[in-house]
Amino acid sequence: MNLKVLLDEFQYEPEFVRLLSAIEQSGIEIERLVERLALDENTGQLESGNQNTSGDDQKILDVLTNDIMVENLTNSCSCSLLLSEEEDNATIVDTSHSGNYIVAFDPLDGSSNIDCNCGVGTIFSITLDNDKTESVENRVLRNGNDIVCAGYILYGGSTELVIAFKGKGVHQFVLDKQTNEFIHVGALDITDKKKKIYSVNESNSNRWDEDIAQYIRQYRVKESKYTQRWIGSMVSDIHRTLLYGGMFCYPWDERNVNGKLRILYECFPMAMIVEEAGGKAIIAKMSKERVLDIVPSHIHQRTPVLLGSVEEIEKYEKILDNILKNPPNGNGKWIFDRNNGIGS
Ligand code: FDP
Repeated sequence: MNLKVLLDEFQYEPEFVRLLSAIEQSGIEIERLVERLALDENTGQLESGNQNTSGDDQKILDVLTNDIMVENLTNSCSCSLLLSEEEDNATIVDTSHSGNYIVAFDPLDGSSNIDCNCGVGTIFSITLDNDKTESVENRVLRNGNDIVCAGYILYGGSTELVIAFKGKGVHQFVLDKQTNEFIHVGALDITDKKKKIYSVNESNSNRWDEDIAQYIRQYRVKESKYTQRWIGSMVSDIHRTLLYGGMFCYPWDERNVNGKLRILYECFPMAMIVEEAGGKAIIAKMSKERVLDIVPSHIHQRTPVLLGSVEEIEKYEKILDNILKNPPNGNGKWIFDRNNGIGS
């Protein structure tokens, strides 16, 4: 069964089907670019040395993949607003091509891994734009609970599309390069995945506060059966977490007080997918707050994030409860400013 057949089975309306076809088509085009990267000499940074709004160095491929997404989504005539990690502001789709959905996307996440041929991906989320009389700001700065569909395309050993449909589960497709179709290979449910894996960039550990430090320390005790995996490409790390179980964490630290990952392009879509697959996604900055409950104050805002199997997230929550009952006694350990909420 291909994506179109599944969408028909779910009885989605034509506009939504067109939107997902545009994402599917973008995945096929981006896959070609990634595959031919070195042959087409598209590796490396932009000559201009540009940075995007989030402060990341823009690569040639970041720009090319962004253009592909914008063009296909616009031509689908199903979107009113496009939010891209690579663009400073929201793009308002011209009325001649305008539709009813807001799409937020990161066209090529993990791109610092691209030149060495590690798995990278496109991430997206889709929300209904239900009141166009509102300001653009009010329409895009909403919590993540209204997302109707989120997903990612992983360009790895094979190209896979994973989509969470609100209330209808998470579905995994593999690109058949002979027919150019994404073929459904099953539903993903994290609750039956039991591999003992923790995934975090431990090079930041000296800058963590007590909650994350204690949480990660328990995975490293002598008797621990856990192993650590960190590809450093969110799509690959989340894909493994969904398929094998375990947890993924990009916490805040002294240097990156809001973590690294962006709410709209990375954290909301992945949180929605993980929750729909039966897992949990929380901020974990001395907090059990759901990622999807955040109301961003600007479109490129970041947040710390901890997500994965329920039992792994509950281990953090238990440690947090203990810390809040018995805070460290102030001998230089406690670097967290509780009053500093989720910032820029
Ligand atoms: P990248 O910088 O390569 O785009 O989005 C940012 C991201 O990758 C994520 O895909 C990845 O999980 C994270 O950064 C890796 O960050 P570190 O290099 O700090 O480990």
